[in-house]
Amino acid sequence: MTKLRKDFLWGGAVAAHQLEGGWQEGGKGVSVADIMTAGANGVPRRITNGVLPGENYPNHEAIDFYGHYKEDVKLFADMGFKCFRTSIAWTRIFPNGDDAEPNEAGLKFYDDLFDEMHKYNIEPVITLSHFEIPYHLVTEYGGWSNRKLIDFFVKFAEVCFKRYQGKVKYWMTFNEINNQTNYDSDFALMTNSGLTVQPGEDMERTMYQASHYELVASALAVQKGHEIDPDNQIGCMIAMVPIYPLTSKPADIMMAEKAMQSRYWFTDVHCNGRYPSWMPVFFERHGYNLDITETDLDVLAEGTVDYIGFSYYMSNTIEDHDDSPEYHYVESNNHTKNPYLEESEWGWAVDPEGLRYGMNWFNDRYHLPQFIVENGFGAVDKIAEDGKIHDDYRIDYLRRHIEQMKLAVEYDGIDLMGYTPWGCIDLVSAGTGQMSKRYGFIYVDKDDEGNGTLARSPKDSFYWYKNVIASNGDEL
Ligand code: P53
Repeated sequence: MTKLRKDFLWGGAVAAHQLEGGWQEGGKGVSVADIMTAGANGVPRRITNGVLPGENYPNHEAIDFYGHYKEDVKLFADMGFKCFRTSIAWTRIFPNGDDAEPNEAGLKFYDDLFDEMHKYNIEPVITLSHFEIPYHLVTEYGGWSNRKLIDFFVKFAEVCFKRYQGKVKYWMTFNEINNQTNYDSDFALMTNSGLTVQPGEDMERTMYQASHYELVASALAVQKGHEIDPDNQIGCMIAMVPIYPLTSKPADIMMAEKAMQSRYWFTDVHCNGRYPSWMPVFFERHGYNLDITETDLDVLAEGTVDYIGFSYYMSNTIEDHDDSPEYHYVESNNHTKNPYLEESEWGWAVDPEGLRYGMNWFNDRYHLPQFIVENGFGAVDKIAEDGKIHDDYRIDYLRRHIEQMKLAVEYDGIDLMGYTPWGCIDLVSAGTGQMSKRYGFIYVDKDDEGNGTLARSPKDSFYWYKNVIASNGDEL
C-alpha cells in the first residue's frame, strides 16, 4: 500500500504563455514570451525588439487554451486530476505591468477558469510569475534590474490574492527563479527577469541584483498572501537539476558542492530567510556593491515560504576545471556528460534517482513540505497506423520517476504534497518554442509551423496516468 498522503495532489502543470494563446484577447498586454520566435532542437529562440511582422511567435496562439479551457479541464477531470497547476499571465491583469488599475477582462478569465476547475473538484495551483513579465517593464524599466519592479509585482500579487481568495489556496511566486544562474543565456535572463544584455555589462552581477529584487518581492508577496488569507500555502519554485561530481577526486567533489551552492542559494533565501555565508564574501571579492538594504534583509527574514515547489527533469555532472579556491561555477560551459545516463533527444540526462537525491537534498537543508510541480519527458510523438499515439517512452520515464518519488516518501520520510507532471496537454516548449517537443497525456494537433486543427486526443499515457491516480500511485 502506498505511503503517499491520502489527499495527495495528483495533477498536471502548464504555464499561461505556453498554452493559452489569445495574446491580445481581453485587453492582454505583450509579455516577454510574445517576442520570442520559434527555435528548433539546438537552435535558440530569437528575442526580437517588440512584435515584428513576418516572424513566427508560437506563444501568440499556442494551443488556444483561452478558447478551449472548458474542453481541456474536462479532459483533466476524466484523468482524475485533483489539482491543476497553471500561471496567471501578468499581462492579462496588468497589460503594461505599471497600470494604475487591473484589467477586469483578464481577472474574469481566471475567475471562469477556476470556477470550471472547482466544478470537478480540481484544486488550482498557481504560479504568479512564470516567464511572462510584461514587455513594457523591460523596455521602460530594464526588467528586474530595477527596484521599482518589486512594487509592480507585489501589487499584481495582492490583486490576485484578493480576487481569488477562496478559489485558490496553493501559490508559488517565481517559476524556476534559479534558472538565471545561467547568466550567459539571453533566454534565461529574459524569461526569468526581463534582462537585456548591454555591451560590456557584467551579467553575473546584474543577475544577482535582479534575483535579490525578486526574492524581496517574493517575500513581500508571501507576507501579503498570508495576511489576506491565513489558509494560503505559498511556495517557491526551484528548478532542481542536481550537479554531480564526475569522479571521487576531492576537487571534483568540491566543484560540485560549490556549483550546487551557486544554483540553490535562492532556496536558502526563500526558506531560511537569509543569504548563505559564502555570498557576502563572494560579492565583496568580485567588487559587487549590490543594492541590498537592511530593510530588504528584514523582509527576507519575515517572508519565508510554506513549501518548496520544484521542477525535476534531469541531472548534470561537473569536474573541477580551474583549480581556483573559488571553484567559480559557470553554468553555460561547466557541465560534462555523465557516462552512466542516457539523454533525451534534446540532450537532457534521464536520471530518476536524481529526483530522490534532489528531494533529500532539499529535505536535509530546509525541512519543509515539498511539491513536485514539474517532471516529464519531451519527445516527438508519431501517430500510429491506428491513428493513436503509443507513447510507452513517456510512460516509462514517468513510471521510473514516480517510483523514486515514492521511495523518497517511504524510505526518506519526506513530506510530499503532490505531483504535477509538466505539459499534461501538449504545449509550446519554453526553451525551443517547438510544438514537436511534446510532454502531454493529451495530444494537440499542431506543428512547429503553426499548422493543425488544434484537436485534442488522449495518448496511451492518458489512460496509464488515470490509473496511477485512481490507485494513488500503487499501480504503475
Ligand atoms: P522545455 C530549462 C531547464 C529545466 C527546466 O522545458 C526548464 C528550462 C527552460 O527551458 O523549464 C521548465 O519546454 C519550465 C517550463 C518548461 C519546462 O521546464 O524547454 O518551468 O516552462 O516548459 C520544459 O522543454
